[in-house]
Amino acid sequence: MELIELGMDQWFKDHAHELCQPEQRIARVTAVDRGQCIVSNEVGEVPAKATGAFMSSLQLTTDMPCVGDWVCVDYPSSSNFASIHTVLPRKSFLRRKSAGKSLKFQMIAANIDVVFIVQSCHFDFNVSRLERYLLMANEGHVEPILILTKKDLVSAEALAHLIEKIRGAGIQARILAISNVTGSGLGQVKEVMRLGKTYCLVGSSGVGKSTLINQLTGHDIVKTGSVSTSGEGRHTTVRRQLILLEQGAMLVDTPGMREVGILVASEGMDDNFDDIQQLSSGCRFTNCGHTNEPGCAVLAAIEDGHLQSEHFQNYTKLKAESALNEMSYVDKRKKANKAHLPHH
Ligand SMILES: Nc1nc2c(ncn2[C@@H]2O[C@H](COP(=O)(O)OP(=O)(O)OP(=O)(O)O)[C@@H](O)[C@H]2O)c(=O)[nH]1
Ligand SMILES: [Mg+2]
Ligand SMILES: [Zn+2]
Repeated sequence: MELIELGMDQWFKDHAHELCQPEQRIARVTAVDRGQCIVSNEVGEVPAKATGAFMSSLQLTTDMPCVGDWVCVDYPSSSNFASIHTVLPRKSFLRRKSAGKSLKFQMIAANIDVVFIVQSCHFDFNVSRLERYLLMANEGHVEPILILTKKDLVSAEALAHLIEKIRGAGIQARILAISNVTGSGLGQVKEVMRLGKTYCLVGSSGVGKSTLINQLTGHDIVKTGSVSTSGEGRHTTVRRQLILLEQGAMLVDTPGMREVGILVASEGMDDNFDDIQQLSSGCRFTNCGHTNEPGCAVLAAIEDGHLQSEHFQNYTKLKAESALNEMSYVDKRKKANKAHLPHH
């Protein structure tokens, strides 16, 4: 594969020029599975591993190579195995918080142009989860497009109602409704995908991410799985991989996320809820909690119908969640400081 076909552009070229040694080549990470990578470039698509020196130079696990990364490689023995020496800076990224109270993140993919946030019209649909994914996209500087799958399982009215709910929550992202069974809407998905751009599918297990990839490629490239009677998937996809489509776009398949409770840190919140931020500047008290304070502009807006109360509830939930995350961070710091205090 030529680098340009893999999405290389001047920005990455400049960084590669600066960071890769003359004897090294640039490659793109196309798959990661427990520390083992696959990289692709004009030499070919080969297994690769980061060098010990690079790994020990890292401060954060999120700096380890992930799908979509551009890396500097060499071929220590023959051209069928590569060593990764450096990860180039990321233009954009998708990451989620690891489970538990720590402030650790887990990379999903890097250098993504558009994230397809996938929900099924049947069982899986949930607006506040959509909002979490939108925050994740916003935080990583990735443009979001919503894909509603399995429209064959619901009536046209039910689908219209779902879309109304999304718009009612103030979400403006593009929405594509598709069926992998009838093929309806697949043309629109193909249409948004551009040559040399990289797309990533995220969403719960069983919503049809891998089936969509197989539909777009026309082959059974990735494994798909059946869904239990509760509508939940069984985590058929286990690794993240970047797939090249015929029309020259790239698509990353990811395993479904079970725990989407904590997708993002607080800094991503502002843009998605700037309507509420703006309203709150009209509250009588600057530290208004928008619960029952007199002169609260947010409550007034809900009252007179200018603000969807569901949207506000999502905001409150996420606020509480990120406060909790920050608190656990502060708690941790306190603990660490205490450990260093002399005993009296
Ligand atoms: N009726 C209907 N079924 C679909 C559609 N898309 C996918 N399915 C079915 O849903 C099940 C799960 O699809 P997958 O593509 O494996 O789901 P996934 O999102 O990749 O799931 P994970 O890999 O576990 O994250 C399969 O049995 C598919 O045949 C659709 O548009 N309509
Ligand atoms: Mg899958
Ligand atoms: Zn208020």
